Amino acid sequence: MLSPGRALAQLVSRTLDCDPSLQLVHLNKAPCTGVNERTFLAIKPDGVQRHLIGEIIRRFEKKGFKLVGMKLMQASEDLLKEHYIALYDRPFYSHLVKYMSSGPVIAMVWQGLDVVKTARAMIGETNPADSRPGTIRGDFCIEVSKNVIHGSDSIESAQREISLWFHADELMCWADSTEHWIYE
Ligand code: DAT
Ligand code: MG
Repeated sequence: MLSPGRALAQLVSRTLDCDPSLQLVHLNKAPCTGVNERTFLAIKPDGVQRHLIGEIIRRFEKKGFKLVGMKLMQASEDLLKEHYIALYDRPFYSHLVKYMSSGPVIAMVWQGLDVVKTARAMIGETNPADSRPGTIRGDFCIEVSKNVIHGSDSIESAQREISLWFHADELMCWADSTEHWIYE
């Protein structure tokens, strides 16, 4: 039997957890932070072709993060131009957009404490040659232009990218029964 305080805490936590609408929560309109922080990850066309989907998902799942959105899709050039808009003046921009739209990708939203920063650490550096063994790019790829996975680089980028790739109703709300073994 839960104490009233604990029951209320669980209810609040579920309410916060279960608002998929662009990172806003019902109660106080605060951004999703703490255990409700979200990031956007995408397994790129080379990662899909090289059968790395299971391996990559396994790492985030085993870490303890919660998968709240996922789809296999072929992204349009328009979507990718927008996604990579900050790089539009870089010489590799059009090649990047073409490569990313060349085949299916796995678009995902993962949730958890410090998930943006931790996912970037798990992914490794932009150039696989600079990525340590044990990271995804350190273990599974060689060239910067085929680096198998995307991860948002900040909470603000994550919010922008999640709203670009997902409709609010594509993000799932679910109670993870292991959560009390992962968080205090
Ligand atoms: P990251 O994906 O680590 O956030 P980024 O945002 O700087 O890196 O660049 C986006 C992607 O663009 C990157 O994953 C691979 C490609 N890219 C970056 N620098 C490149 C380069 N010098 N030559 C070719 N592709 C590059
Ligand atoms: Mg980036």
